[in-house]
Amino acid sequence: MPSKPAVAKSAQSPAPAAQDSKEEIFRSLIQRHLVSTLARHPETATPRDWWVATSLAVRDTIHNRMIATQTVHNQHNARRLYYFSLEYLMGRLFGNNLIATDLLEIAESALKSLGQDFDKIRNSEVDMGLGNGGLGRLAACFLDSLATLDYPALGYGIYYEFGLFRQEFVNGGQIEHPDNWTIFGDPWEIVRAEYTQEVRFYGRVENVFDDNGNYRPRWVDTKTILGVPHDIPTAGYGTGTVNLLRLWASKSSEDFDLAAFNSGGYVEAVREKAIGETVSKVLYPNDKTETGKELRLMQQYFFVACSLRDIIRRHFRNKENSWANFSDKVAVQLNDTHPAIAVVELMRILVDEQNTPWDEAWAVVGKTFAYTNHTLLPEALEKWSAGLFERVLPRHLQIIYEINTRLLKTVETKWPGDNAKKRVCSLIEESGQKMIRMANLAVVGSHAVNGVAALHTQLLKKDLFPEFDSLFPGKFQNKTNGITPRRWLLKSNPKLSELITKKIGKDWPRNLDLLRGLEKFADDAAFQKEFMTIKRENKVALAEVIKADCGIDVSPDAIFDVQIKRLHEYKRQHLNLLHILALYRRLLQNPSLDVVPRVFVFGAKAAPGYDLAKNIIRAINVIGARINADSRIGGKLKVAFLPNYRVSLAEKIIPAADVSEQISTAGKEASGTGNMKLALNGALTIGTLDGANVEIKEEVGDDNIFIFGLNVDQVEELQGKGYNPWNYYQADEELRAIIDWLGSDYFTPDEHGAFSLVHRSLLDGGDPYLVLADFRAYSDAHAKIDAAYRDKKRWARMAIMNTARVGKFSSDRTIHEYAKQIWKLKALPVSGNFTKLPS
Ligand code: JNB
Repeated sequence: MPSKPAVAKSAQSPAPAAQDSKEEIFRSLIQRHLVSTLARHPETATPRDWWVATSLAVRDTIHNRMIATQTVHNQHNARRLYYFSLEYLMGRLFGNNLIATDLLEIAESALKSLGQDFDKIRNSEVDMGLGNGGLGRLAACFLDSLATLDYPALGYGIYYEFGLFRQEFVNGGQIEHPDNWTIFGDPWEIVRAEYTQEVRFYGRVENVFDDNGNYRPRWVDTKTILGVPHDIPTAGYGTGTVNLLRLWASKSSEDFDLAAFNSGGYVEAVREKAIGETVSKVLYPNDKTETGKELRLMQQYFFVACSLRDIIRRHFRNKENSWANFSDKVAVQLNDTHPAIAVVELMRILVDEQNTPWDEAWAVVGKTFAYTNHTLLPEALEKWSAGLFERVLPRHLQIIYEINTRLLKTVETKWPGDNAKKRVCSLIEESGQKMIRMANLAVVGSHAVNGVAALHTQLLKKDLFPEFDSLFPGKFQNKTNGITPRRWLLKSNPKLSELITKKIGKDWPRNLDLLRGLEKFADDAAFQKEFMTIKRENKVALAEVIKADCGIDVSPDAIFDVQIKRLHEYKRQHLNLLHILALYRRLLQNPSLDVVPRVFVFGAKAAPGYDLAKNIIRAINVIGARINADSRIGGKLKVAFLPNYRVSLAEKIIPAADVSEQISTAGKEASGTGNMKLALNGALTIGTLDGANVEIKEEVGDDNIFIFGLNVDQVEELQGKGYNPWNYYQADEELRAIIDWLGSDYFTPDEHGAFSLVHRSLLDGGDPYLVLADFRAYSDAHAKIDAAYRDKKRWARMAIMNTARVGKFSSDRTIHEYAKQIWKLKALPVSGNFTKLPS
C-alpha cells in the first residue's frame, strides 16, 4: 500500500478532496475515542492507546455492516453454517479490519498527520492466539472466507482468558509464560450478557417413567455454570457481510455458590465459584490428546452446550421455525472431534427435553452435523474414559451407549457374526479401561466426514475408517484446505500485492485463480527484477526482526530457508537440524567449499510436557549459536530460531522466505497450510509427498518444487518389513558422523548428554518417523536448491510460478466446496454502502 504524504492542515487550502474529508472525519473519530472513550491526552497516549482509539473508529463502520448483515440474515430466515471449533488463531484484527473496510490508507495518513508512527501502533496489538496450530488458523481463515463470500455463518468457540503460552528461550530451552491477552481490553469484542446460557455438569440420572409407562430419565443434582457470549465481528473483504465469532466465557452461577454454601461453608463456596470461572480460563497447549483431563472435557461440553442452546434460541426467534425445520436452517461443522459431544447433547435435548422419538431425533442430528478430521496420528484421536464421562456427564454416557447399541445392530446386519468388525466400529473401546472413541461418535453422528487434503482423505478411508467407509458409502469426502489471501498476501506482503495488482488488476484477492495471469511474466526480465527486489526488501525487513529478537546478523543475500510450524517429531525439525550439522561439518572440513550462504529460520512452539520436542528446540538453538559464532565458516551458515512463533510473526517471516520446509514423514501431515502460505509468497517448497504438498506439486509443476524422500507406500513397506535406523547409520559415513557429533558433548562441554533425547529417538528409540531413512535424499534435494539459486533467472521464474499457480489454495475455494457439497448453503449478499463513515 503506498502511503500518502501527511496532509498539512492549512487555512488556505482549497476545498478538500473526498479522500481528504474522509481522512478528516476519521482523524476526528480517532481523537474523540482517545479523549472520550479512553480519557487520554494525545500528548501522553501510548501506541496501544492510539491502537485502541483507531480500532474503535474502525469498529463504528464494522458495526453498521454487522447490524445490516444480521438483519438481512434474519429477514431471509437464512440457512446458516455454525462452525464449532475449540480453537481460533485470529492473530491481529487491526490490519485485517482496516483492509476489509477500505480504511487502511485513510487510517495510515490520519495517524501520520497526528504525528503517530503507524507501524508502532499496529505492532502494539497483542495477537488473539486462541489456538495451537493449523487447525485453529484454518478456522480463522474460514471465517474470513465465509464473510467475504457472503455466506450466512457464525463461528462458535471459547473465550480463553489465556491463549497459547508466550515462548521464551533460556539457555536455548523453551520457557512458557502465560498469555493474558485480555488485560488491556479488546476493542473488537462485544459482551452480550443478555444471551448468557446455563450449563449443567455432574449429578446423576433418575430413571423415572411417565404416566404412559415411557422411560423418562431425569438428570438431577447437577451443578450449573454460566456461559457469557463475547462477540467478535468478522468482516468480509469487498462486500457488506460481517459475520460473528461468538466466544463463550464461563462464570459461576448463583446455583453453584448456593449448593456449596449449604453443604460446605464459605471457603468451599469460593473454591467452587473458582471452578466455574476456571472452565474457560486456559487453552490446552497440546495438539495431542489431553488424556483424562476432566477440565478439558468440561470445556468441550461447556462450549457445545452453550452454542447449541444459542442456536436453538436463535432458531425459535423466528415464528415460522419449529423443530420440524431445524436441520433445514442449521448446519454445524465439527472442527475435529473436540466438539463431538454436540452429537450427544442435541440427542439429549431432543429426546429428553422435547420428547422426540429416538429415530426421529437421530435423523435430525445426522442431518445437522458434519465432521472434519485433521489427523491420523493415533495418539491425537480423542478418547475419554467411561468413568470420567459417567461422573461429569452421566446422562450423556447413557445416550452414547444407546447410540452404540443401535450402531452395532447395523454392523451385525452388514457383517453377520463378525465380532472383529463390531470391535472396531464400536463407540466403546473395551480392551483395558473402557474408553469412549470420539472419532467414531463423530462419524456416526454426521452426514459427512471430510479429510483436509486428497492424500489424507484417501488414508482416512483406507487406514482409519475402512469399515465405516463401506458401512456408509459416500459419507467420506475430501476438502483440501486453503488459506485466506487477504491476510496471507494482501495484508502481510503489501509490496508484492501492489506489484501483482499492477500486472493483473485488483480482483485477485477475491478470485485467486487470477494469479495465473502472472505466468506470462515468469520469464520477463523486468518483472523478475521487480519480483525479486520485493523479495529482497522483505528479507531486509525480516533480517531486522531477527536482529531484534535473536541478536543475530543475517545477510539478505543468503537463501532464507524457513521451517515454521508446531514442534513435532513427525514434522521432523530434527531432520532439518541433521542437515544443518552436515553443512556445518562440510564447511569445517573444507572452508573454501562453494555454497550459497544460507539462513535457516525456525519458528515453533512445543507442548510444555513434550520433552523430546523441547529437546529438539534446545538442540537447534545451542548448535545454531555455535554455528553463528564460528568465524571459520565465514558467515555462510546462520541459524535463527525466532522465539514466540505466532500469527503476527508468521506474517513477517513468510513474505521473506525463499525456501519452505515441508518435510514430514509421508502419511503423517494431514494437509499443512503453512506450505500454501509460503508458496503463495514465492517460496519454493522442499517437501515430501505428504498432505497438501502432493497437490501443490500438481499445481506448480515438478520443475518448481523440490520433492524428496519416501512416499506413503514406501514408508508403509519399510515399516512393514521392520525398519532399523542403525542400518542407515552404519551405511552412511557422514550421517554417522553427525549423529555421533549430536550425541557427544561437543556443543555443551559443561553439560553431559544435553541432546540425549533427540539422539536416542533417532537410534535406540527406533526413529519412528524415519529421519535417517530420508536423510540422504533430503540432503541431495538441498544440493539442488543450492544449484538452482545460483541461476538468478531460473530461481526468479520458479518463485513467480509458485505465486502464479497456487490459486487453488485460497480458502475461498475450500469454503465454496463445503458450502456446495456439505452445507448446502447459499450466499446471501448484504447490499448497501455500509463502509460510509458517520459524518
Ligand atoms: C491440528 C491439530 C490436531 C489435533 C489437535 C490440535 N492439526 C490441533 C492440523 C494438521 C495439519 C492441518 C491442519 C488444518 O487442517 O492443528 O490441522 O493442515 O496438517 O496437523 C488436538 C488437540 C487436542 C486433543 C487432540 C487433538
